[in-house]
Amino acid sequence: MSATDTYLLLRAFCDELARCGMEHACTAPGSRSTPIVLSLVREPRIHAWSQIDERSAGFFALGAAKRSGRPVAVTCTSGTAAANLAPAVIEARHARVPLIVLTADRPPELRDVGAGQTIDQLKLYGDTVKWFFEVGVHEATPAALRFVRTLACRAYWTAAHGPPGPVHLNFPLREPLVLDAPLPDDSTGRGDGRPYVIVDAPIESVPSGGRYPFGRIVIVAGADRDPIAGRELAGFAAHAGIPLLADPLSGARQGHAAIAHYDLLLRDPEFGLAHRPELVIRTGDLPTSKPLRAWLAGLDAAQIAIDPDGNWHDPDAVVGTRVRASVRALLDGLTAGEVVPVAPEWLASWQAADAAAGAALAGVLGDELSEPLVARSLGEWLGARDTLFVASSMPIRDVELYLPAREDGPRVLSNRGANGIDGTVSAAFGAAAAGDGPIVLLIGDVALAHDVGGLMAARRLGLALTIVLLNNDGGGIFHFLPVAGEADAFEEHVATPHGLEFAHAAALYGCGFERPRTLDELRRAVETSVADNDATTIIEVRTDRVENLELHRRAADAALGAVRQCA
Ligand SMILES: Cc1ncc(C[n+]2csc(CCOP(=O)(O)OP(=O)(O)O)c2C)c(N)n1
Ligand SMILES: [Mg+2]
Repeated sequence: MSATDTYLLLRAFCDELARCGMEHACTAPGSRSTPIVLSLVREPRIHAWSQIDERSAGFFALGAAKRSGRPVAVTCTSGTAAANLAPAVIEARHARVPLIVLTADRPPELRDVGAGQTIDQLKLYGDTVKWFFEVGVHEATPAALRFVRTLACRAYWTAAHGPPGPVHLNFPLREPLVLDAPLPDDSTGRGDGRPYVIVDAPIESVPSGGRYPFGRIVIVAGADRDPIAGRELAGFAAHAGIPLLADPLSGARQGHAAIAHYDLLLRDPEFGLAHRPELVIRTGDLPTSKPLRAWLAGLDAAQIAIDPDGNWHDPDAVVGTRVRASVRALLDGLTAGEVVPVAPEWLASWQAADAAAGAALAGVLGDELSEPLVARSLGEWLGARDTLFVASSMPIRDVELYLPAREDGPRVLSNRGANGIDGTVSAAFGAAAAGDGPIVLLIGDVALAHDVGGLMAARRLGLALTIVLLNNDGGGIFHFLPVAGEADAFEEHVATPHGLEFAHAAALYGCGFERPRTLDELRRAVETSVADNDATTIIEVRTDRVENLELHRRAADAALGAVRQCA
C-alpha cells in the first residue's frame, strides 16, 4: 500500500462528504493524521478550519454543525488527541448535533507493541456515538474506492438523520504519510456530482386532517433544532389561544400567546394550582426551569410529548402519549378553520400574570448593570439576523428567566445536551464560522476561563465574535444551592474565585476589550462590536455573586407579589 493509495481513497472520501452537503470541517495538527487533514484541505467545497487544541476543535465543529444543521467533520491525530474530542462527542449525542469524527491511528502491526502515541482507539467513545467503524487499510482498487465513497455517505447520513448525532471513523494510516507523485484521476464517483449514496430523511407519516386541540391546554416548548419551527408554533398558539411556555431555545418565545415568565409564575403554588391544564403539549427538549419541571411533574393532566426522533425527555415519568413527528409536520396536518374556540379567559389570565411579572421585574432591575439585566437587554437589542449563544450556568438560566417575548428576536443557541461549561468559546466560534449574521456569546467567567484557549480562533481564524462576559469572579450559580452554606469549603472548592484579569487574555489572543459601567455604555459596546465583522471583542460586566443572589431574590419576590395581586 502506497501513499497514492491512501490519498486516492481519502480524496474520494472527502469528495463524497462534499457531495452530500458538507461545508465545514475542523482539523488539529499532528503527523499521523496528515493524509486526512490534507485531503480535507484540498477538497474545495469544504472549508477546513484549523484548531490547535482538540477539545476546542471538537466544540468548534459542534458549534458549526449546531448552527448550520449540517454534519461537520473533525479530525485529529492518534493518542490522547482523540480522547480530547470526547466532551464534544458527548454533547453532540445529547444535543442531537451531527458530528463526524475522523481519528487517525497506527496500522494494526503498530498497535499494542510500544509504538509512539498509540492507544486503543477502537470504540473510544463507547455507545456515545451512533456508529463506529474501523476503516482498515486498503489498496485503491475500484472496489475499494466504491467502498470508501459508500462509507463517507453512510457516515454523513447516519450523523444527519434519525436522530442527528456523532459518528466515529478510525483510520489506520501507514507511512509514507505524504505523496511523492501526482494523484491519478478517479472516475468512480457518480455523474452530475451526486453523492454515491443518498439516504433520504425518513418521511414523516403524520395523520392529516387533525383538529385544533381545544380546552385548557398549555404548550411547553423546549429546544428545537429547526429554526423555523418555533415561529410556526408561536403563530399556531396565538391563533388557537393556547398559552405557550417557551424556552428561548425553542425559538417560540414570540407572538401574543408566549408566556415569557413561566418560571416565576409557577413559583407561586396558588398560581400553579389555579392554572392547572387539562392537556399539556410538550415539544422539543424539556426546558431547564425547575419550577416548570416541578409543576409538570405534579399535574394530573394528560401530557403529550412531540419529538421527531422520539426523544425520551420525561424525568418525572408523567408523559402518557408520545408522538414521533416534527412540530412543523404536525402543524401542517391540522385542518385550519376547524378551530374550536377556547374560553378566552384561559389565555388572558396567563397573559395578565405574565405582564404583571414582567413589569415587576423591570421595576426591580431598573437600569443598573446586573446579570439579569444584561440577559434581558441582549434579548431586546439583538435582532433576527443575530444569534445569541448562551453558556451554561447562570447565563442560560437568566436568559430563560428574563428574555422578553418578542417578534424578530435573535436565534438562541446553547450547549444544553450535557449542560457542560466546557468548550463554550470554541462552540460559539464554530457557530460564527458556519452562518451569516453576528454571534453574541453570553458567558460567565469560569466558563470563559475553562475554554480561554478557544479565543485563539479570533487571531488564527479571523472570526468575529462579540463576547459579553459576566464576571462575578467564580461560579455564581452555586450561591443558589445549599452548598453555599458549607463555609469551610465553599469559596475555595465550589465558587472557585480566580481573580483573573481578562483584559490580558484579550491582549494575548488579539481581541478587543471593553468594560462598560452603564447600560448605555454596554449597548454601545455591543452594537459597535456586532457591527464589526472582523474583530472579536470581550465586553466585561463585573458583578458580585452575593449581590446577584439578592437581586434575583428581590426580582422573584416582586414578580410573585405582582402575580398574586392580579389573581
Ligand atoms: C465541564 C463542566 N465542569 C463543571 C461543571 C459544573 N459547573 C456548573 S456551573 C459552574 C460554574 C460556572 O461559573 P461561571 O461560568 O462563572 O457562571 P456563573 O455561575 O458565575 O453564572 C460549574 C463549575 C459543568 N457544568 N461542566
Ligand atoms: Mg461566574
